[in-house]
Amino acid sequence: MIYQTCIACGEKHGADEIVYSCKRCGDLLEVEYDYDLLKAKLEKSDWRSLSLSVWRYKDFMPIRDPSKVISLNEGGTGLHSCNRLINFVGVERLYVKNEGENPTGSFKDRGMTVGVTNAVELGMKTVVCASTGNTSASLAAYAAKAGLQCIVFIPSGKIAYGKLAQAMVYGAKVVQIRGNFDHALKTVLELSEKHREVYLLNSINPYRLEGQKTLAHEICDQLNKRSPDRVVLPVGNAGNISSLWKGFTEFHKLGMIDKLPKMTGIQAEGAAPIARAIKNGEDEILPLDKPETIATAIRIGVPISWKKAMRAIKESGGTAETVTDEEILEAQKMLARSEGLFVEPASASSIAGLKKLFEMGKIGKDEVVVCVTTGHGLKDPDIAIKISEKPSEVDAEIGSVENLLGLSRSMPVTVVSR
Ligand code: AN7
Repeated sequence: MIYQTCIACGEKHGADEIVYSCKRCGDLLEVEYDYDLLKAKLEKSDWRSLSLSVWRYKDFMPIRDPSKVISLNEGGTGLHSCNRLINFVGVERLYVKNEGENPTGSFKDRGMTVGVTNAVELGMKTVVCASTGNTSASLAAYAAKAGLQCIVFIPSGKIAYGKLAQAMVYGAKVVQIRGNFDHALKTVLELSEKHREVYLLNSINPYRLEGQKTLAHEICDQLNKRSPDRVVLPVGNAGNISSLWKGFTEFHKLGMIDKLPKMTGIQAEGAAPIARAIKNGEDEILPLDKPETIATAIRIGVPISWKKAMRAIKESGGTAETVTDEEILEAQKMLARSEGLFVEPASASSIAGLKKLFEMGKIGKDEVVVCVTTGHGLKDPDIAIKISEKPSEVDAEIGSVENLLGLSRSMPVTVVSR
């Protein structure tokens, strides 16, 4: 049996119920399995022979009919060994799990393949979300593939251009809400509570997080069935850190790995309710009215999954830290120039946070660290251009080019003799 279980009071809701929070106490839900049953299923399964992707882990998913799966070939992203970037961050063994390699360029695709498949299985016709950009791009694509109507709510004028272009071209109805992401989410929560025919696919929907937990499964499989010592990732609405922790703990429970990583969440200084609570030793977050950061993906003042995220950080013995916009941009540039990986600013916060925590002495030099870079750099080209050297313009004439490049005009011509 599969349930949607409340993380606070344990109330169980049926797998087919359209419910986004506990009907008894209002808290967050998570998908719960019968793990003995799952273990038995895995013993008979061919999953280990399938190639790396979200659906390699089909047995770990709450999906009823595999023929209904809506997929764009998500997951199977690179785990890049970063032998040059280590000089910048300090640790000796660093990997970057690059989620920009997903079909719409972010980790959200892992969740949407499962979330939209569930929408299809439930017979829903319309899917909605609020978004700082990537969620809307991803949902719009999967809705298009499934033939569903899609409505996305974004904060007015505050999302990166690449993401807006994606949502629009995939044919979603794009609604700009006057205000920030938190206002957009509040509106869409109300809408989906009132109109049950509209299916909500923000990360409060536990089905989406089931897809995202495969990020953890893939990391372990790419490290030869081992967990890293630490995973560092950006935190916005806090769904992803929660789902990674679920992925690692489930893999551990099922005997796939023999230890668990320390979950380390990074937030931008101007949008850091969770990192502040962790650093101040508090049990609850202080919601933020006016979150601000250049990393618009994580410009969120009231992370909806904060409880799950704080539980993940505390249970794993991890930590959280804040980084400034300057530190984020420096890390973005360093990652691109030393490893050839172009990620969006929110993603680079994981690298910036790792560097900072290492310098503070909170991360050991010998730890095996995986940084998750969550979205592709082309999502936000304006920022990339702003932080890089401008192109030079010259006439189509060799002398001008030599001048520009500082090459001597009288360079000897080398004659190759036989
Ligand atoms: C690149 O698209 O919230 O902590 O609406 O796009 O799971 O929210 C995006 C979040 C990190 C934070 N990196 O993940 C949205 C949205 C990138 C992101 C996050 C986001 P969560």
